[in-house]
Amino acid sequence: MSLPAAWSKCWASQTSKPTLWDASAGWISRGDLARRTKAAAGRLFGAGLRKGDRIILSAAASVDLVVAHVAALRLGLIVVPVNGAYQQGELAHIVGDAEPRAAVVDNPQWVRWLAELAPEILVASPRLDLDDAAAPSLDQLSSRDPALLGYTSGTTGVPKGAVLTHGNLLAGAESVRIAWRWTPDDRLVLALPLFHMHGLGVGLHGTLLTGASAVLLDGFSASAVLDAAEAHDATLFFGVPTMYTRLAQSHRVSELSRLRLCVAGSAALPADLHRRLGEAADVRVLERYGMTETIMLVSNPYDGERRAGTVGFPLPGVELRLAPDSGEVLVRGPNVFAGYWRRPEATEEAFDEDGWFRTGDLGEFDEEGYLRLRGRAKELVISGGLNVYPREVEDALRSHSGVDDVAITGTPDEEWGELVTAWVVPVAGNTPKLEDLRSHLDGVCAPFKHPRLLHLIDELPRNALGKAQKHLLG
Ligand code: MCA
Ligand code: AMP
Repeated sequence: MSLPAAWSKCWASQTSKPTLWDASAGWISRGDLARRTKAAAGRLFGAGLRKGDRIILSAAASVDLVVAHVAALRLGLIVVPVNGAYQQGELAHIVGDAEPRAAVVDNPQWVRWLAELAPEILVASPRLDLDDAAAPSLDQLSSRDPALLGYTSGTTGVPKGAVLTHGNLLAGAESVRIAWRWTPDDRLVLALPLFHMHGLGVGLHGTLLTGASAVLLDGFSASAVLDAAEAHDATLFFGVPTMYTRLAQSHRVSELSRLRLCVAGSAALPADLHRRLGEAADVRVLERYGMTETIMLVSNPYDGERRAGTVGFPLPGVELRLAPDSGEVLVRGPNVFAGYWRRPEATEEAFDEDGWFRTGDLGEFDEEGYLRLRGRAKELVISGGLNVYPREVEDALRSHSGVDDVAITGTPDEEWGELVTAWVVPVAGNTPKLEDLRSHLDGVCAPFKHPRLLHLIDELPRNALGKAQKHLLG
């Protein structure tokens, strides 16, 4: 089955049941969503978009954005969610690679960049202010049809589009629906961006599949989340660890206890923070583990101990094992993506000979079978739940006149999880300051990738092959 076919089954009953809220639209019902997405699909069709065409989606969370996303999927378009903080070069890479025919964006600067990069692309705001046209037949898709390109660097190299089929997305949403006892009566406070898998593939798709409801916030603050939970009688909250750190700092933290379930993921939730939330708010946060390529993989149990410092057990339908030599987490299942967009070699490298996907994460099981992630085989820094690929930042910094050599690592940090850290061998007589490096990256890399710490060193430790040995830094 396709995602929209599963959703529309649910929209056919209890059509007046509230489903989505945002600050400007208020509540819209299941019936409204069915009607509005049909009309929006008609407008996209009228503008010439056809099954298999790619459409970029990048905007603050809103009912309009959800309508555009669902309409695109109902029409068989392939949605390409993109982080709105990306700069022109980062956007150019995705435009060149995905070759989208349309883009739904809310950033005026992006409208200008897209006009320069690819003037043939149809650009619309999330309201889809396009001419009305009759909706063609919708939801005519199979589980194998591609639904989404999620850009991620995988274990190495440049950002690649992970092709997620309708079947993958459905399996991803279904596994957490079962595991977390998600019911139509649940209401999620959704303060995550809709351009990453956590907010989109888990928060939004899970809500729509279950026939539950969600309060969409266009950004995170502890008070906005707690206000929304109270005003709308919410039952669920999903967040990255940085959000939980900020909630734990709020004098209102005990209000989290009004929720039935708080889920954390995208980066490691510190065991100490898990305990503090238990003590201050009587909340047993449920930590889970996922990836863009696989949606959700492993989760602490709903019943039973939610063990701090672990991610729990494989979700329904997910097979998981550890590579005997390295301990790398290997997975299989209906949730695992179909391959990287137009990159057969990268796809081949990502799977072993028996079809297990290599996650690039290193794990171990504790005595009761809970999975603990103990590091990564891939080079990656995760700051505030967002991935930063060291190679990309290093390449951008090498063109600074004061940088002779550079390595990027992550320094553990209570609020952000890891801080992007630059280790620089300066050019004699031209030693750069942190601010110089950050402004050198302005317009080149999204601000969350800019280093927050700088260490000046005489030389980088390298192995015999010339590869920087980052574990020796710090
Ligand atoms: C914002 N800034 C950041 C980050 N976010 N810097 C480093 N890391 C970040 N993640 C910068 C801003 O550019 C700004 O820089 C400064 O921090 C202050 O912004 P602030 O207002 O404090 O930040 P915020 O807007 O409150 O954002 C923090 C946030 C946000 C709410 C934690 O980063 C966020 O929503 N993260 C979640 C991302 C996510 O959805 N990840 C899931 C990926 P300046 O001051 O220089 O202008 S999916 C995934 O990982 C898999 C599937 C999974 O398992 O879930
Ligand atoms: P992304 O490629 O953006 O989907 O990020 C996926 C990566 O986030 C995984 O491969 C892990 O390294 C990391 N990740 C996700 N959830 C967790 C978690 N609960 N604990 C530690 N790392 C996590």
